[in-house]
Amino acid sequence: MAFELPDLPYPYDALEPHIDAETMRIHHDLHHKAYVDNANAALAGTDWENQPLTQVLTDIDIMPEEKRVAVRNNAGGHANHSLFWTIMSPDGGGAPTGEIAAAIDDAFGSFDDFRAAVNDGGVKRFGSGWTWLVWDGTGLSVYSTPNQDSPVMQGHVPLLGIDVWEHAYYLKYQNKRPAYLEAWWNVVDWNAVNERFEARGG
Ligand code: MN3
Repeated sequence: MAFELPDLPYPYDALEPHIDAETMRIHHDLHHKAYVDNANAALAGTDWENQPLTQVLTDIDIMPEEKRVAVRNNAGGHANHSLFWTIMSPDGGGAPTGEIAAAIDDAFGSFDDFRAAVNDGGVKRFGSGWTWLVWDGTGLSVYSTPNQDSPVMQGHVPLLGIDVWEHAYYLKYQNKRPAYLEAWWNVVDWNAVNERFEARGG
């Protein structure tokens, strides 16, 4: 079954004023859709065309060489954006809740230290990429990835990820990526992040 573009779980303007409606429309309807379409085109006719997204992402190194770049970029982009929409909410923001709150304090010292680490990863990512909170199999970890690389590609479970491609923020924030990252925490959906943490497995 080919991948499909998931609906946004809220209207385009739901995350205003932190993320503007026009950015959300272009980001979801055009950018994410392109990742879906290009991933499907790259996988068509291969052994992976009906495989789950997680399997596709973990098998890139054993795919035909001429498929790897397109799958990495586009299946990665589909995975990352599918997560991104669901960990934001118009009712978001504030401090973490649930089990993830204590886990963040244990791993990073405090919520403020954790948030600073995530923002630092995003600010220092040169060019395009993502900054992440992941479950790495033994604990929580913060790092950034280039392009559309997904933590799933290295066997990690992404819990929270912030898109730092310019298409995610340029209309409202122009070159001020740090301001976008600061504002992003007003829309983080801790219920969704905590649900991912509780379901992390391993
Ligand atoms: Mn994006």
